[in-house]
Amino acid sequence: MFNKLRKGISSVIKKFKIKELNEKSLQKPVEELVNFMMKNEVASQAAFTIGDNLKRKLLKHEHERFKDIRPFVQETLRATIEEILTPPGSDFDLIEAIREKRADDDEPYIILMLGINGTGKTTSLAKLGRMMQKNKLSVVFAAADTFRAGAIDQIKEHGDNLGIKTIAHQYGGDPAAVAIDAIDHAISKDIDVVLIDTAGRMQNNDNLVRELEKVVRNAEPDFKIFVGDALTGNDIIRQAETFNERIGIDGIILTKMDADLRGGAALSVTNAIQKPILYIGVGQSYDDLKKFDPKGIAKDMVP
Ligand SMILES: Nc1nc2c(ncn2[C@@H]2O[C@H](COP(=O)(O)OP(=O)(O)O)[C@@H](O)[C@H]2O)c(=O)[nH]1
Ligand SMILES: [Mg+2]
Repeated sequence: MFNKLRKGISSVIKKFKIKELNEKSLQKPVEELVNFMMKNEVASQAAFTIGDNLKRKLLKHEHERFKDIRPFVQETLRATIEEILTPPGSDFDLIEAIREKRADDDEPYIILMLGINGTGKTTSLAKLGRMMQKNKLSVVFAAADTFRAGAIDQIKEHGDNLGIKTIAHQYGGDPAAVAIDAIDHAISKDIDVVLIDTAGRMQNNDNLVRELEKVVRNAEPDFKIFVGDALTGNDIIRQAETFNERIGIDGIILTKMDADLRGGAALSVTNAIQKPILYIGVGQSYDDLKKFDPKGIAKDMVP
């Protein structure tokens, strides 16, 4: 992962051949670093934040003597990137939260998947189902994407493969009603987790967003997951911001991280909405969901 970003960053760091650490000497190399990141799909906002934070941290050492400042720049940049990837709430553990709720509640833990078409909502939902099973938690799927042709069959197929029941109505039905049915089913069977799929919708399609608001009002999810495609580039920010404003996002799954990436998406999206990435999708099979590791990714970007 992040081959290109890594190579680029090390060559930019080589240019920090400065003798003294001050505002003036840092200006040019930091600017170059920011420009490089922006060219590699780090959103400008995130790139500027990284540049500013890096400079601020380095200037704390203004009066120290360095033989070669570059290893220090590298280490500070790595810490800065890790910080951006670790917004408030990053220590949240989904499995633990489910167990906690189930310990003192008869109601299931309800998870809602959000995002535009094709980002990997249904695939990630199936992967989450598998993860729940591995953690000895029982699951039911709610086929609340009643909009896209094939969506109900797709989620049912995942359910069949995994041995997880899917509650579905017919196409064109009310997604909120499907969600409620799945929750009632979970309550009657003492199932731990309800995973609600939703139709992909452009974040600016008002009718569809209203429909989603209705699902949220009715199902009252415990956790709302925004699913973003790491290959989307800068548009992921607009998607995340709009879903966060209209619906509210609790955490993020970033998919398609197995593709050869420039690596901007993770930085851009956490910096923009200050919500943690819980998991990354790294392939198309059920086990290809990994816990997000900010330290590891920062190390990968700035070795
Ligand atoms: N390589 C790769 N493909 C993925 C990943 N997650 C989803 N996909 C693929 O992306 C496509 C769209 O996924 P889908 O779950 O149907 O998206 P949805 O429209 O948001 O429900 C499918 O072909 C998935 O197999 C991932 O982490 N890696
Ligand atoms: Mg889908």
